[in-house]
Amino acid sequence: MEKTFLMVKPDGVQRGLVGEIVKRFEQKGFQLIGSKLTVISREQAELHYAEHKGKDFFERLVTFITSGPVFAMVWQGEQVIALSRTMIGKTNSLEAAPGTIRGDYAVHTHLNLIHGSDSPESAEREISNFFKSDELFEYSKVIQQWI
Ligand code: RTP
Ligand code: MG
Repeated sequence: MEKTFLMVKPDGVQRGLVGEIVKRFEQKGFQLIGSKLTVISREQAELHYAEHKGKDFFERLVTFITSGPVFAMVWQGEQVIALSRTMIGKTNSLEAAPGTIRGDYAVHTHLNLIHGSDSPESAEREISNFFKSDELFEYSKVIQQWI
């Protein structure tokens, strides 16, 4: 089953949008298999955004992402990488459609609430940058047992 790395950025945590964001992925039908509130180190941030090293917005991006707690998550499901990117919305705030997370809640391109992996390779690299294997939980949903 495909896995992706999603992260509510410091602006999303500060604005109290963790619950709303988690709710959307749960209701879509994806399965949460790991999560943590954490403040990321500069080294971790530079590795996470390595593809953007050298770009004019890189420094601002690293400063922002390390500025406060983030809510890091691993979600599992069919086509979860592409579908979660669709649910997140476009990077450019002017193009993020209503109904998407960024389209509904974000105003600025640099304060855009949530990160999502853009490919299977990125997902694998990003998951291992944030989670140890014993922090991820594969489980079947046995709903009736808990109601
Ligand atoms: P993310 O990696 O954070 O999920 O965002 P993304 O895939 O939608 O966008 P990406 O191209 O990976 O860019 C990473 C973050 O850098 C900021 N950015 N600023 N032209 C700009 O000023 C610019 N381009 C990108 C955004 O905050 C974006 O989320
Ligand atoms: Mg990206």
